[in-house]
Amino acid sequence: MNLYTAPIDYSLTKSIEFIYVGESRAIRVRHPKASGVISLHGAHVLSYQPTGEEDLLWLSGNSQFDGKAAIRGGIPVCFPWFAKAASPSHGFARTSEWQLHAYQITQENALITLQLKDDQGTDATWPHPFKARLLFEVGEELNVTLEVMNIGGHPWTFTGALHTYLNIGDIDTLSVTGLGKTFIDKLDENAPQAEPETLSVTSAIDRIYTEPKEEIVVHDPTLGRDIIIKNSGHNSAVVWNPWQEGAQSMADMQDDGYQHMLCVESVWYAPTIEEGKTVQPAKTYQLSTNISSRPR
Ligand code: TA6
Repeated sequence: MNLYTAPIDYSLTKSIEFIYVGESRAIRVRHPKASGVISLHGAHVLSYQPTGEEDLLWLSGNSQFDGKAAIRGGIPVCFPWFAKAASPSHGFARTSEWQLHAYQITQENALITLQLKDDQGTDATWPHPFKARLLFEVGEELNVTLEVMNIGGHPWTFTGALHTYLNIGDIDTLSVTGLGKTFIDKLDENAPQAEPETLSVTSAIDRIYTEPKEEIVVHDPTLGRDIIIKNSGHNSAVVWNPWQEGAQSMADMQDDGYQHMLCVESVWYAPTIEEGKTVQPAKTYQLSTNISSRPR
């Protein structure tokens, strides 16, 4: 699916337009420094392409884009919980319909803000009044911020993630630095582990790195670039690749999809939602990721 040749449904400005991606509306931004696309389904970033470069995000060609299922690839927004702390997996934000709240374009970047508010549907799974905003800033770097606000009278807790799928040349040639040494291994009964600081991925991986450095770097000699990830508001960085067997078992991922993606996620992790981050009434909390690239 080519997001940049999809016909315009409605133009907001000369460089910000609505398009359809499958059954869902999305907003496409074209800025001299970079282009990007965000779907209203899930406030899901689908693409971020610095001008003259390949996309920094991987998006599965087998995603359903039916306006109901979660999208595979891009940046899923996991809220109000991460992983399988409750059902559905990774929370309801990524399968909810978000609204356009604001947009702005300057010489430096374009900023799109989407919003989601609690309603009867969200109350049924997570009975807390909230407002969430997703800030999508497209310029020389990509900035994505999930801002959650407690608009009720009682504190609540949440876990969550910006579950970034990076677009990489070849998983076999790639290495990652800046993750720190300590991690919880989800493929080994959540056992705490420690390992040397440079990671090469040679089999399925699902790790919660508990002491990531300020800057995580994905070194990609095949595409001749490094991808730099700077997270904030997080307490861990999750690295995930399902490998061949995992990809084959997922209908929304091509069998060889695992070779060209690596998830490096900005996460507020806790084993249960109750042990997650507390947000007091009238307070907000921000979880962010900043993604950029440089030639190698
Ligand atoms: O962030 C890693 C993870 O939680 C993995 O355990 C893996 O299941 C992945 O996310 C994808 O989850 P999904 O619900 O999108 O299939």
